Amino acid sequence: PLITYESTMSNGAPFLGTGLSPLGFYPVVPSVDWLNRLLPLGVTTIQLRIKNLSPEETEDQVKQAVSLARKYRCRLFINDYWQLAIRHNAYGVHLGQEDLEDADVAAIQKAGLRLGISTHSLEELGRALVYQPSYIALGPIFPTTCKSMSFGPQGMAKVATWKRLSPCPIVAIGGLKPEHVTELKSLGADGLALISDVTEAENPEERACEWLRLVEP
Ligand code: TZP
Ligand code: MG
Repeated sequence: PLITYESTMSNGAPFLGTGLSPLGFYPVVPSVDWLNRLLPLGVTTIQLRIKNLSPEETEDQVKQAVSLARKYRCRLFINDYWQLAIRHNAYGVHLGQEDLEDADVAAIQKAGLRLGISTHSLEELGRALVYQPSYIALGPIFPTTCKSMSFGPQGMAKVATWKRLSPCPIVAIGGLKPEHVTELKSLGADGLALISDVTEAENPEERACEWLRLVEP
C-alpha cells in the first residue's frame, strides 16, 4: 500500500500523534528563532529551511529545532539536510527534485521520517510519486520573491489536478495570502505553505494567528 501521511512511517517519537490530520498552516522559516516565535502560537507543522549557514551552525539549528518541535508537539520538516534530520530524529524531511538525486530516500524512510517533495510540473509529480512521499508540494502557485524559480506561477486550479493524481496530501506554496485560503481549501489543498506573508509581516505573530484561524478553525 502507499505510505500515507500519518500511517505507516512512524519514527516512534511520542509527539507525532496518530490518525490523519491535515498539514494545515505550514510556515517555512529560515531559523530556529522563528520556531521560538511561532510554535507557542499553536502552529502544528513547520519547515526549517536553512540556507548559507556553516555546517556547525546548521547542525546546531536542526538540533534546537527538533527539541522545540517536540516540546510544542509540532511536526518539523527539515529542508535539504536529510542526514541531520535523521541524526536528530526530526519529524520529516523536505526535498526538491534536484535533492532527490543525491539523497538516500530509502534511509530517510527506513529511519521513519516523513518525506515531502517539491513539484512544479506533471513530469516532476510523476517522478516524486515513485518515492511514496508523505506529501507533495506544488508551487509556485503565485509569483514569489523568496526563491528564484525556472517555473512560472502555476495558478490555484492545478491544486485540484494534483489532488486527483496523487494518493498523498498536497501542499500549495508560493505567494500565498490569507485571501487565497478558501479557494485553495475547496480545491483540495491539505496544507498551505508560505514564507514571506508571515516572516515579512509587520507583526508576524499576529499574522500567524490569522492564518491559523483561517486554515485550522
Ligand atoms: N518553493 C516554491 S515557492 C517558495 C518555495 C520555497 C517560496 C515561498 O515563499 P513565499 O514568500 O510564501 O512566496
Ligand atoms: Mg532543496
